[in-house]
Amino acid sequence: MELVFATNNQHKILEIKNAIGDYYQIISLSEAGIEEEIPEDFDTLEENASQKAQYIFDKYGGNCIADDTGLEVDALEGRPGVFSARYSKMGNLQFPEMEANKGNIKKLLIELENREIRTARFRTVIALILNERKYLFEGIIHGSILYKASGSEGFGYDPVFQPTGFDKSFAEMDLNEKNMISHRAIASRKLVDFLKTCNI
Ligand code: ITT
Repeated sequence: MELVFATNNQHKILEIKNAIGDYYQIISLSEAGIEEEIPEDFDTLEENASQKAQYIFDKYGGNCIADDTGLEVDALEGRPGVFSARYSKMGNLQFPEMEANKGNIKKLLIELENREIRTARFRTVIALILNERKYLFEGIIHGSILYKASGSEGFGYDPVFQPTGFDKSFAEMDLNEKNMISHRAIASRKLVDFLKTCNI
């Protein structure tokens, strides 16, 4: 079965293809000939993932998935959470001139300066639209925020996130290693299990 993945993030496409590409054919937006920003206007991951999948379904039809992800940091009462992508462009401390990922990491490290409690989690919600019905799958991984960025694999906050039980950041892991344990891989496995129970 083909699933259009409603994202403009090439790293997510690689991770999802690596996680479930053996079972289902993942079509990126560019492969589907779609080139536009997908709105994400809500303040929960669930609503944003749903909105992204619904937007592509309404315009183009077909079964599709979308993922919304947030980094939830305990010392920041769960921030940046659903605002993880826009974090460095919001609030009192902003880095509008910096590339978003770099600005986000810089702001996070400043906000956690002198903080000993650095626990955090990545949470992903994947929305699936299958035969016009919507389903949600959640994946969570716990870890902590490092004192400085380390590694060049992955994307986003990966250089400062160290999963619990490991001595390296996500950005020091290759795609296969990250995909053994990541939030996105956990949600993806739930998606595959669900589709299998539907005999798809
Ligand atoms: P789409 O909305 O097009 O899917 P996006 O990059 O905007 O792509 P999100 O809104 O889900 O994706 O991402 C929120 C932020 O969290 C953004 O800054 C990402 O770089 C970051 N992020 C998402 N997944 C991540 C992961 O697995 N590792 C590190 N950072 C991640």
